[in-house]
Amino acid sequence: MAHSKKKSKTKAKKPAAVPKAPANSDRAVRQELAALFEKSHAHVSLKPALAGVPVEIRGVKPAGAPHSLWQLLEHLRIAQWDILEFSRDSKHVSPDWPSGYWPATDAPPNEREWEKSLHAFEHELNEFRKLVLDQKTDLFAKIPHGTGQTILREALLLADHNAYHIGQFVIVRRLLGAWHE
Ligand code: NI
Repeated sequence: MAHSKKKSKTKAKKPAAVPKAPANSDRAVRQELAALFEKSHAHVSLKPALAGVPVEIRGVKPAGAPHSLWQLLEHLRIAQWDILEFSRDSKHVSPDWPSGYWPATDAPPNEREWEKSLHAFEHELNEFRKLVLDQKTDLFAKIPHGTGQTILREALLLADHNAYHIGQFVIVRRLLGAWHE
């Protein structure tokens, strides 16, 4: 009888330690986090927000705005690099707060530095995305060299920090007339 055959087969096998549903939700959490880095659903997509900034406005602080686009870009890059390296490297040393998280000047030294910063930001965002998608990464375990942080918390911190400053970035672009919906 087909039924009993099935039963005996199941018995012979070692029962799975993890039921299907949690495995699926683990994957779902990873995919939601990865998606959050690229395109926060409620806000502008990340890449277009940072791309195509005219050279002549990169170091300009519009009236009432506390930061130039260069300052915001570098702040985004440095903070993200710090969160990424803290999450994956026990020997990582964070910069001094707050001076180490902002560039020294309003304007980039040259065009190359702007491109370098932008590429580093995109590369490191992708590195964090890969870390979160990696099944070997435990999202919920306390980071051994931390003070209670988990990768999940770092991922949410990163998405939140990026969204906040990318929002500022878009406002500054808008004030400088360099934003197209
Ligand atoms: Ni910040």
